[in-house]
Parts: sequence; structure tokens; C-alpha cells
Amino acid sequence: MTIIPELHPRYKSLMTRDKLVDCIGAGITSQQGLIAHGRGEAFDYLIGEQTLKSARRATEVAAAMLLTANKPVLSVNGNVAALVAKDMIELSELLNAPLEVNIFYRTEERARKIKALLEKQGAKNVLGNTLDAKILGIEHARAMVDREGIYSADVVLAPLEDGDRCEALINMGKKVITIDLNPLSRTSKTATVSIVDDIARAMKNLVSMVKEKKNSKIDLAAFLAGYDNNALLKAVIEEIVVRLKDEDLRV
Ligand code: PTJ
Repeated sequence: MTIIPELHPRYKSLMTRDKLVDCIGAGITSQQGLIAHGRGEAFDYLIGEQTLKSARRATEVAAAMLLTANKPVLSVNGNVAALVAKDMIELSELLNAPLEVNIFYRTEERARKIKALLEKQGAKNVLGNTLDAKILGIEHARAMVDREGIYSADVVLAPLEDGDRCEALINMGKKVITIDLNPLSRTSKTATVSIVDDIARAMKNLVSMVKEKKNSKIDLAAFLAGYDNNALLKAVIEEIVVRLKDEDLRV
């Protein structure tokens, strides 16, 4: 692990990169996960490394959708396990929903290691070892899922997802909530609810919103009514454009 001084202006970002590099070494994250993260970082610059108003609204809708779901399932890949395992576990407990290890660059060993990491950190219900059902319309490893998990879920939280699986899940009649810093990705455009935010910020917000709404008498259906993902993505782009126009280019 590199020693990064806390006063370094990019401390948080450098620590996150180190976490991913360590998790590659531990066999949790794929090497391609670094490339995906780099793409995410570039978009995070454009949104100012903060939660946009439109992303907060999408997160509220996601919280309401998860709380009103009959069978929510939370999908975990190598980047998610490296960066937000604790928040995913807390969300799984709050919702009484299973976590399912579902990875794109699948090896059985990495799937086992991700499951073990989640369980070591306290997860009680982790699926993903029994791949007994197939999502139609995709040919790669992510097509194989657990019949008791993603296959029969009505709402799937699938952060850092790939576009074709997102589309295939939607085609099966499921609601898909994604977290993706790229508002232009196929996943963001296809999902039912796209949270355009960094996974760490988004998961913190999602956990706290689920906690808050779970114990209130608030009308959850009202959050879902009139929600339009396309309009939300347009709002993200508008926020980015306004921000960039006002950007002070001096350091
Ligand atoms: O562990 P595996 O094998 O399942 O692999 C996971 C990755 C992420 C490598 C795999 O799913 C993949 O290749 O994903 P993509 O298609 O590159 O998409 C990842 C998306 O996540 C991109 O659109 C990025 O902008 C976005 N992204 C990356 N890092 C973050 C992020 N979004 C939010 N927060 C991040 N930290």
C-alpha cells in the first residue's frame, strides 16, 4: 500500500484507487475494474465530485422503489465489493434482501472470494454460487444467476452494470436501479432509475434515505409517481453544462 499524505489534494481519490488495487491483489476485483473506475472518475470531475440535485432525486426514488418491492435483490461485482461492501450489507439488512455476487469477468474463484469478503464483513444472505437460471438475451457470464435471487426478483439494484444485462433484466419485466457516473452509458439510458453519482456517495445516501423512509409514514408511492428516468438524465446533463460554464479554470 502506497503512503499517501492526508493533506494531498487528491487524497480521497488516491485512497479509493489504492483500495481497488489492493482488491485486485486479493482476487476480488478484476483488472478491468480499474479501467471502469477511471472512466467513472472522469465523469465525476464533470459533475464536480458531488451529489447533483438530480442524483439526489433519483436516489430518493430508488429508496422508495426498494422499500415497496416484493423481492428486491442487490447485485455485487468486484468494484462494488472493493468500494462499498459495508453499505451493501447494511442495505441488505434494512431491506431484508439478499446480496447476489454476479460478475462480468467471471471466475469461480473470484466469485467465492467476493462472497467470503461479504460474509466476513457480516453479510448473512449472499447468493451467487448456485447458478441455476439464465437471463435470456445475453451470452456472457453475467447471464447465469440464482433462481432464488436476481432471476425471481422484481427490483434489482445493479451498480456499475453493463448495458446489455440491464436491458435483458428490463425485458424480463424487472425494475432495475443502477448507479453509474456516466449519464450517457447504455445502462443509465436503459435502467428504470439511474443514479448518476459516485458509488460511495450514492450508497451512503441510499442507506440513509432507506432508513429515514422505512420508519416514517411517508407515502412511498408518491415518490414513484411521475418519475421519468429520461427527464432525470437530461437534468443531469443540464447541471453538468451549467457547472462547466461557471467553472473557474484557475487552480
Ligand atoms: O467484477 P466484474 O467482473 O463484474 O467487473 C466489473 C466492471 C465494472 C469492470 C464491469 O462491470 C464493467 O466492465 O463495467 P463497464 O461496462 O465498464 O461499466 C462500468 C460503469 O461504471 C461505467 O459507465 C463507469 O462510468 C461507471 N463507474 C465506474 N466507477 C464508478 C462508476 N460509477 C459510479 N461510481 C464509481 N466509482
